[in-house]
Amino acid sequence: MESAPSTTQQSGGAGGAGWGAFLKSIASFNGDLSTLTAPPFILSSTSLTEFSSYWCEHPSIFAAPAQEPDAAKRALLVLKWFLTTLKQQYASRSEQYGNEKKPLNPFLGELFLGRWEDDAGTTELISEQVSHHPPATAYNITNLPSGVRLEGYNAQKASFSKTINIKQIGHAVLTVSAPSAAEPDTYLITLPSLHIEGLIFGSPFIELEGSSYITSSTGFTAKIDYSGKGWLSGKKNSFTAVLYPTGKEKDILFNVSGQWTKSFEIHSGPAKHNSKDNLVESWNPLPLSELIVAPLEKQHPLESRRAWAKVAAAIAKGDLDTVSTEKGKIENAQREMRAKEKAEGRTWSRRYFTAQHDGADWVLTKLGAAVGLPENGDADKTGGLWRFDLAKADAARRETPPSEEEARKLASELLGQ
Ligand code: HC3
Repeated sequence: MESAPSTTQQSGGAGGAGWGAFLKSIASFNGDLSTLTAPPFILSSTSLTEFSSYWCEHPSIFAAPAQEPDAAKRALLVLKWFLTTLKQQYASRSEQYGNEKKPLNPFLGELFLGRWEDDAGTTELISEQVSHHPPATAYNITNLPSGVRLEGYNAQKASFSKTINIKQIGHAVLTVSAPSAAEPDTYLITLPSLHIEGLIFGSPFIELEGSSYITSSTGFTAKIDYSGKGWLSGKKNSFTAVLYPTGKEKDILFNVSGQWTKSFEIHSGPAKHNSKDNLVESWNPLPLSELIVAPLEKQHPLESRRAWAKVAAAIAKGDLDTVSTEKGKIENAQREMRAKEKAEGRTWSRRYFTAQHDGADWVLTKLGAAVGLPENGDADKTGGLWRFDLAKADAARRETPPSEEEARKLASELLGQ
């Protein structure tokens, strides 16, 4: 459970006593990000369950592969969509250079639901905190007209060496039904590692590092290599990517390079031939599609913004005593609920997702080895191998929303409110 911010820490900007104490504390922390006691001015009122929406802030790019008859070009469109999500995922909270904050640590069963309505039609988002120890968030995003669907789950493993380094655990699976294809394509997507830069100056921001992959049931793999600004050369948020037939890394069909926060270029063939003659596309960020979220009073009591409303209001006012009290209420109620479940020999029933048994997931069994993912989906580090459960989602859709009285009862029992 997240520790409440210490009210003895002084707030202030970079270099303030609060920041110094924070730097000292992270040098010895145990790798569990939720136990980091961040200074008040670096607390965000957004919960990690909301971050799942970053996967689809351009629904038309998300849905585009479904229109492409050629399998290699479809794989390229999937790579392009993935690259366009990076800016939102890793830099949108830090648009003004260096103010990445510490998100709220979701409670078990926390939900974040929303939808986009735009040229691509309706696209639905379901995000649920499926595990608390270890913390893991699962999500499902479906573009209704095209049927393009993304599901996945993630957790983070942090370590400290010069700065905070984060390895993402989990993966995403994209399903695309193209008109020409006999069966839907499946794309298995791994998640990049990251580290925090600017910590020492009190202006934290994310840099991606290492490599991540997308491999498809149609026989193509994309490898994305991330790099940042070095001492002598390089630009921040840089990457190069190649798309090749799986197992034939040297037979490059397309290469992509640029900055994931700014622009990038797609060329056919290997990078050594890049010129305007083999330029396929120059990408520049597009305006985002707005995510529609129900007003607080219409939300389920476990929906993130409703559940954390009092904490968020207190963070906005800088009222740390209230932040601490309100967080404490949720944490205590959750602890009591877990104790009650244990005593009654039951576990919390996830509303939209179900954990799969080891070896039972055909996507990981078939495609995992190509991108270094184990068949069990790292279930031991994410509380399970989580898959979207259509039957549960249908049941949730059919359920009558709780009356005001029922909602109050749920909020009291589960959130101490
Ligand atoms: C590391 C992180 C929490 C995890 C965030 C993740 C990996 C969550 C899944 C999303 O799809 C992508 C994503 C983006 C940002 C990641 C966050 C950045 C900072 C936060 C730490 C817990 C906070 C560290 C404290 C401080 C002061 C350096 O910001």
